[in-house]
Amino acid sequence: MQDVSSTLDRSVAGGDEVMFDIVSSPAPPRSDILRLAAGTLAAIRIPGMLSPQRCTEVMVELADCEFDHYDPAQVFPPVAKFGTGISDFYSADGLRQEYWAEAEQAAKNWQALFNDDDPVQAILDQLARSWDGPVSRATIDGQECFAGVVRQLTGGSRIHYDEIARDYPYLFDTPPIVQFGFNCYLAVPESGGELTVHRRRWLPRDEDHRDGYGWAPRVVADEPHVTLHPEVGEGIFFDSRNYHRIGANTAGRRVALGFFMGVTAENRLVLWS
Ligand SMILES: O=C(O)CCC(=O)C(=O)O
Ligand SMILES: [Fe+2]
Repeated sequence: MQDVSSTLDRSVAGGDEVMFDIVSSPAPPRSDILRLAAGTLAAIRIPGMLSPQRCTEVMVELADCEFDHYDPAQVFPPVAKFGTGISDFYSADGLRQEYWAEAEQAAKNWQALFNDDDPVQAILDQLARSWDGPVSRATIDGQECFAGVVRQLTGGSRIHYDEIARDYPYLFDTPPIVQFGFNCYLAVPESGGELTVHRRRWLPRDEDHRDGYGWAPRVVADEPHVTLHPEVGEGIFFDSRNYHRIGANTAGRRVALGFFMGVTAENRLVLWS
């Protein structure tokens, strides 16, 4: 049944047969999250999650924060980041123990930046109201992971996907069966910086077309896709297991605050970065 609280845009990805639409809602209902999980939605847009004024304030505060970079050997074009992510601590023997000290420090830095007005907590609270089940940060042996990263992309990104269940099966206490990427945009460029999501997940044969940390465009050629031009203060959820890429900025800064969210078989939503 069509959810009346969402606005459906059928013009983008081919309409009814493709079922890869974008919905927009200030508070996405459970039904939209389920459709995104089922693969019959491409993205959920949440306009005005943060006011333009709040985005400007956070940008001013971020100007005094120390950003670091992903290893340019792994992620190129370079990406500046504030916050921490599990993928930085992968090793052949499992998650490196240093993750926990880093996560604790990241939580302190995050608290110092946002005080009582933490946008990750705000979306967690909002989801808890619409999702009929528990919403929490992901845990490993009962210990809470950190969820939050602010990233500045300038040169865009390669075509890639993010799927922790493939990189790191059984890491979390409640493993996600679906993975979403979430970003709330604090600054958007005047041009460029669009997010394109392809209706295509990884296939083993794609390994012949790896291009550094990404994949060659031919893996998604001929597949339906949507292209989103994020607005300031807008939140966007998409299935990060679908191949996606970000266009290079031609003018202006592109800064987004994000995390991943998993849907688990226990009806729990879990967040991490
Ligand atoms: O910044 C974006 O729009 C998406 C970034 C991305 O690749 C992700 O969140 O997985
Ligand atoms: Fe991604």
